Amino acid sequence: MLVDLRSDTVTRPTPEMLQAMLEAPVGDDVYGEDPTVNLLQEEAARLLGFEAALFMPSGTMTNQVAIATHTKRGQEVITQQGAHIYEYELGMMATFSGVVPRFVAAPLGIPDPADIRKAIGRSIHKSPTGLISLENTHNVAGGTVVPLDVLKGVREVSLSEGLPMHVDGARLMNAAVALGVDVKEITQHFDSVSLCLSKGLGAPVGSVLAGSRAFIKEAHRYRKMMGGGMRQAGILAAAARLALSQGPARLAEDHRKTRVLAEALVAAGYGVNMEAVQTNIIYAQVPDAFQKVEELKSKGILANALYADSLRVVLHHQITQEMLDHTIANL
Ligand code: TLP
Repeated sequence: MLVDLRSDTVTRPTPEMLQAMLEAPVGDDVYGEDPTVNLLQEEAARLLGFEAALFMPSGTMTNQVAIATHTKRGQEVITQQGAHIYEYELGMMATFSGVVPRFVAAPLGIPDPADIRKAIGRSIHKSPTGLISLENTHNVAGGTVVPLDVLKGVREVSLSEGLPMHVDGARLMNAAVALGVDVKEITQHFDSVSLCLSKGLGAPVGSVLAGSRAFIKEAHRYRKMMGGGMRQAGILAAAARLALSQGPARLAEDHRKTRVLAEALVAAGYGVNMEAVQTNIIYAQVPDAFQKVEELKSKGILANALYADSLRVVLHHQITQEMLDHTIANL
């Protein structure tokens, strides 16, 4: 048995997705003529509560296109400590958009709106702020959720300072499920949303960027610049449509299994901050994560060592109860 807990990106397309891909009507999406991509974009915009949306190959591209669209060269992007837009997107905000990050402290991924206000560049000596970007759920904090009152507080800062707000919502539906709210309760606080369809939602490829019609029109230009014009992308959008419509309902079960596994890790002597176990990600402290990854691999369990002293495991819909039991028996 192979239990792949490295990420929720590792899921394979379901038979239903493969069938939909075979049958998808397609056209050239660079001309906006792919009917399946157009349907996906309309459905994503509606779900997220925006006028329009744009399909792209990855979350990295949706985030970086959003940053390029919102900012001007020389500006700063305020974001939480550890945010993916900087930590794992290879300096793209600097190389493509000419902007730099300004981190604010975010214990459990939660920033203090007052810190964001303080971080805004106002004096002639400072880079002006161009964007506030929040990650929700927050990956390196442990898949943690930013509470609605904090979002409201940050939005007040954004509106009073005239700054746009973006959410890296790679796992935004996990946040909505954990909070027990319609996702629009979260997205109402943002000007743009990046949502990954290829993480917990289960699509083989793809993310969407949502925003106003004018914002998406401009984002379209940056997507083309980055090489994101995918032509007959309806083949991918067909699977992504199923991920969007069926994926959210499965997330609560992923979260349940995550809690069960986290408790088993604690019982087996791993260091897990249970306060951070809120959705589908667990970080476990171990003396040597790289060695532990090899040890688990020999028992058919794949985990990630994102840091030398901590192991990351991520649950997804293709982890069965049997796989969970096998993992717990072999920790
Ligand atoms: N994260 C991946 C790795 O890059 C770490 C993972 O396995 O978790 N935002 C967030 C919060 C993410 O976690 C990721 C992917 C992305 C953006 C980028 O998405 P892709 O991989 O589609 O470019």
